[in-house]
Amino acid sequence: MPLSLPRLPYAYDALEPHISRATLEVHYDKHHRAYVEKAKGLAKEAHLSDTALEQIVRYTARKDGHQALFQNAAQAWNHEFYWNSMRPGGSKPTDGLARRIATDFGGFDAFVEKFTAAATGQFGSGWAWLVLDGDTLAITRTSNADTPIAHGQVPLLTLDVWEHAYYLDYQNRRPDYVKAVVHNLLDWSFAHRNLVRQSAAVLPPAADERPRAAPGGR
Ligand code: MN3
Repeated sequence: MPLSLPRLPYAYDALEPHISRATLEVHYDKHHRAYVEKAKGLAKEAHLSDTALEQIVRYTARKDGHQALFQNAAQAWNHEFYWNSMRPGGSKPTDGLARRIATDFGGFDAFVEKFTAAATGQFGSGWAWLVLDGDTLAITRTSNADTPIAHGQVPLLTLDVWEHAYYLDYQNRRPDYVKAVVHNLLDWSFAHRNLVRQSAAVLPPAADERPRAAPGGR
């Protein structure tokens, strides 16, 4: 399947007042599009045009000499995942996911506190993530283009904390952007679908076989 810019899953103004139409227009139509276009060109040079985006990310993450393709492909993947991590009006975790959040974080409020701290505290450009790491929910953050799918983790939700994600609306006030998204826009049904898909695909690995997060980036 050739690389292409996926449709934005809602209208440009659908996330207002938390994220403006102006931000989504630039973020999706300029930034995300540019990552896809660059990844497409580099994939062609690397004879990977027919490889699925996720496979390109996993492959180039551990292969020398493909740093630019990894960065652009990972950003293309991360941005599609980010759009799907939000929905107009947001939602709350239910059922199995709500129980896992209670078990692994000590409750939804504790999750919000930890996730907000991770997103706010990421130094420079990057991403905050809710992931399934082995069989435990965890909060991680990645720098620049880096992504949990390069580290054997299963992403459930993400938040883009590059300045281009919030500067038009919040200038330097990243904590206000993080709070607005976490409280008003996160799509927990998307997180739930990611968790269910993973649980159906694999049995939980034995404790000593769990994939480990790479310490501090790739
Ligand atoms: Mn971005």
